Amino acid sequence: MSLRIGVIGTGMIGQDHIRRITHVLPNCEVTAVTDVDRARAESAAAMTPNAAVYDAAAPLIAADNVDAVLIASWGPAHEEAILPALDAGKPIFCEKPLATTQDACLRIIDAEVATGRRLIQVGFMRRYDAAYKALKATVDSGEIGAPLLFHSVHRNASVPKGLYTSDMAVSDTMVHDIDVSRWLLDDEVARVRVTAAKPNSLGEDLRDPIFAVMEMRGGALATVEVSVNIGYGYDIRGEISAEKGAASLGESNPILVKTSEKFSGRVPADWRERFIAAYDAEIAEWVIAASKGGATGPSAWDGYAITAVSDAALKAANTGEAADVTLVDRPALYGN
Ligand code: NAI
Ligand code: NAD
Ligand code: ISE
Repeated sequence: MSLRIGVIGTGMIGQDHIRRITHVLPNCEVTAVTDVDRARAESAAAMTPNAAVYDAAAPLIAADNVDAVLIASWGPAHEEAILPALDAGKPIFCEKPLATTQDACLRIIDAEVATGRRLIQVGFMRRYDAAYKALKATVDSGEIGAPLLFHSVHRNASVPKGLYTSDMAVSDTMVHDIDVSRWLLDDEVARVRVTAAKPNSLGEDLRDPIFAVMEMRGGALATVEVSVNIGYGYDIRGEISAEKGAASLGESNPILVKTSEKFSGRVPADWRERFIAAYDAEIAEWVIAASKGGATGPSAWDGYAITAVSDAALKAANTGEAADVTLVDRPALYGN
């Protein structure tokens, strides 16, 4: 049986997910699409053989030939699509962030808990990347001892001028580093500080780069560099420093070329190239879980906790002071 998927939001990543559902992954197909920009939805529908174009999310979610919903609209529109999909009992893949405010995340959690089962997977795809998985397995094995520090570097070659704001360096970009910090250190963030470096002139008036320090509840630290106009490519790095050793992500280029007394390798152009296999794996796992009527991977709880840290980080960036992170009690649906 093929999982029939309705896609809400057919921009850059929505189209990339339509491509992988249509041409890469088994047992799934796109049967419906919608976008506030109708022309974009129509061109996305043309990428796949059987997709109808809808004017809005509600009728797409209600459609009989839509078994599950993939949300790739911009962050502020995620909640208005998730709530009716939960109401309809349809499994959901939602791109990060789950929602852009903590209140919206809590409304989503309440609605999912009311269904009595997990229906939402959030698109924090780094957990499906081979290098991050190996780093996590090394930490969990105990081989390097208790982790004390995690250093994360998140560099984008460039971001769209006029559309990407200083706050997005936290709410759209650093959210991935918050996710992997919580996941690798198996802990929640207690407090965060954010400092801006001398601005990169290529970013015009953006606050870029920024440097964040997160204190975990158990006392470990996570540091994050976010640079969004680094120019040379898309560069993602991570290193755990632990009591008995250290472990870091390897370089992602498959070959090293040596010539004329120099060596060189490829730096990925953007997130699509660097994480292509991770996106394939996260959607493949979602298709399997959604076909059974459920969800796996990063949960609505993760989405809420990450938005809570991102809110505190924005406060810290704007005041220059450390900001505390307070979470509600975790519902039993999301484990301990
Ligand atoms: P985009 O701007 O290219 O696409 C967003 C699309 O959503 C646009 O076509 C827009 O017209 C549509 N849209 C906005 N509001 C809508 C609504 N209410 N109903 C239907 N369509 C709506 O943005 P992009 O880069 O594709 O990002 C989309 C989402 O994916 C964001 O949440 C973003 O954070 C996430 N994303 C995740 C990535 C990852 O690495 N996991 C990478 C890039 C984006
Ligand atoms: P985008 O702007 O290219 O696409 C967003 C699309 O959503 C646009 O086509 C827009 O018209 C549409 N849209 C907006 N509001 C809508 C609504 N209410 N209903 C239907 N469609 C709506 O953005 P993008 O880069 O594709 O990002 C989309 C989402 O994916 C964001 O949440 C972003 O954070 C996430 N994202 C994640 C990654 C990742 O690495 N996981 C990478 C890129 C984007
Ligand atoms: C984008 O939305 C993503 O999620 C990418 O993974 C990230 O690197 C980029 O900075 C975001 O804008």
